[in-house]
Amino acid sequence: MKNANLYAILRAEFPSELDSLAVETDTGLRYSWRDLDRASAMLANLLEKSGAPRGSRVAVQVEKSVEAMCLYLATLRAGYVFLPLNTAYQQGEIAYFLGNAEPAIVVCSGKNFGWVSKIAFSGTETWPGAAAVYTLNDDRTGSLLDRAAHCSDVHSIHVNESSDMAAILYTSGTTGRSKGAMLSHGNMASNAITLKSYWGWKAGDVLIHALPIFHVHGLFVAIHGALINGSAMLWMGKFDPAAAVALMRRATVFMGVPTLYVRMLAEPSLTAEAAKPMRLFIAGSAPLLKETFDAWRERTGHTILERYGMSETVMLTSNPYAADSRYEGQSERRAATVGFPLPGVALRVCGDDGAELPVGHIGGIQVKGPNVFAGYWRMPEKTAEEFTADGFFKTGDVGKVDERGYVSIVGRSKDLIISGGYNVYPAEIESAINDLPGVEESALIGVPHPDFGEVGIALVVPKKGVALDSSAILATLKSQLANFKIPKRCEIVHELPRNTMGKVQKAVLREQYKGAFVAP
Ligand code: MLC
Ligand code: AMP
Repeated sequence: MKNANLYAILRAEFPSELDSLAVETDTGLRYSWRDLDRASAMLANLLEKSGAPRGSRVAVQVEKSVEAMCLYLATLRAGYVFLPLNTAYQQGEIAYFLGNAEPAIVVCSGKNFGWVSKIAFSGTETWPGAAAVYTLNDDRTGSLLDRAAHCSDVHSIHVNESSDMAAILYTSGTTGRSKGAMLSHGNMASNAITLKSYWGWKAGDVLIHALPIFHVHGLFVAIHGALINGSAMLWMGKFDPAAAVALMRRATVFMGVPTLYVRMLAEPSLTAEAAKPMRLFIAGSAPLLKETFDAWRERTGHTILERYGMSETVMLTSNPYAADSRYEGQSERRAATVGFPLPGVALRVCGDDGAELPVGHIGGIQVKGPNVFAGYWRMPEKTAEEFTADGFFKTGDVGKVDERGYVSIVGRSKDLIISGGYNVYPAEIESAINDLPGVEESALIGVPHPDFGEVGIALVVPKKGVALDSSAILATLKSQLANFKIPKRCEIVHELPRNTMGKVQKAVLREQYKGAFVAP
């Protein structure tokens, strides 16, 4: 039987010349394919020494580094489940994720070891706590590497079935706490294989890796894409637009959220000449504005390829790289569309009654395919709610398919703000604000922003007779929540507009504040 372990599938595509360049960092470090294989083997041996059973979770909140990527690969190869956590998450958020996922091993930055280890070792009523907490810093220090240095660099990849869980990605919900989307080796391998051919990856491709590695885009789409093509990566620890433009002379593929494109467009060094060696620019995670798409084409001569995906499904649709035989005569990358369903993905648009809508009609996007996750970690009811009887996943995105087959996303049925490619769930922020003394109620709305695409504005109603201070509210939120979730503005208002059913009319508020950061 063929091993369905994702690492085995990626490893099979490493170049035969194992000493050639696999990753070069912006700090001047160079890693060969052999280095990645050896480091992931040593780390896998260390993880296995814990004696944790296969399927145990390895929770990781560390700064971006090649070693952190090797830890991901090690987790795969040892048959454990990788749980990446945004570095911006604060103590309360981390306590929830660890308590819910019950990891056997936790890896954090050295500077956070004090509070992370306290949470990880304390455990909960159902969880005895982690067996080990290691540190890993972006300067190649920390107890994880110290300990792994004593482990063998020979490791045989665990044999997995395609349905075995490989990662849990937490995604928030419109109501309630975050849910862990369980992705299998098969979900991710099928997507990586499909994208390799759909995006025309070829020998000699070099990827500029500019995104964080704790979400689908940077961790899966970008890393799997390069590894499964045996392509080298030029690795940016933190995105810097001028440095990204300078790297284009040595690269062929770039992936980014729209904010990265907006920031690079502000660089005078971005010219057609600078972008000439590049083959493909890919955007996703948030809507790419037509003006960004047009400006990029005008300035560089390249047409950005926009695609659509999510934590629960990895990639779902893509504009064509080249002609797609399924869509005769349609090989154009179109602004404000996310292209066609990827080969193997079934996508339909349905009305509120669940019936499929005809071409051109707007409704809820539902999907099915080998890339779609099995369900939410230990939340069978939530999982059942999000799938239809015939096995389609309800994405919560609202869109349409036109007569040529192009999918467009026109809105979301989930109350969600996407800011610079990060998801902010208003229910979570409102609940934190409502818990503050003197607050009667609040609403968080998303408004257009020139850099982040969309940002949150909080409208807060004080309790009768209380004088609230908006900067004090923001300061308190900052101490509790990840920084990208903090509203960019907070207004104290007398009341919130409501409809006859008593529901807050967020559309009215969005209209009122739409010019807060951009000229209306
Ligand atoms: C940073 N800040 C943000 C923010 N990022 N505010 C709103 N939205 C964001 N995305 C704030 C910080 O809180 C801080 O505020 C200030 O901006 C500067 O912080 P920073 O860390 O220096 O920011 P910067 O490095 O400039 O980060 C911006 C960014 C980053 C665009 C590079 O947000 C980023 O890497 N985004 C990519 C997210 C991503 O990978 N998404 C993929 C999800 S996967 P203050 O007040 O403290 O100074 C997915 C599925 C799919 O969606 O389809 O791909
Ligand atoms: P996440 O849960 O962080 O993976 O975010 C997934 C969500 O990002 C999707 O459900 C969409 O709402 C949004 N998204 C991803 N790609 C795009 C895109 N190209 N255009 C618009 N929205 C997108």
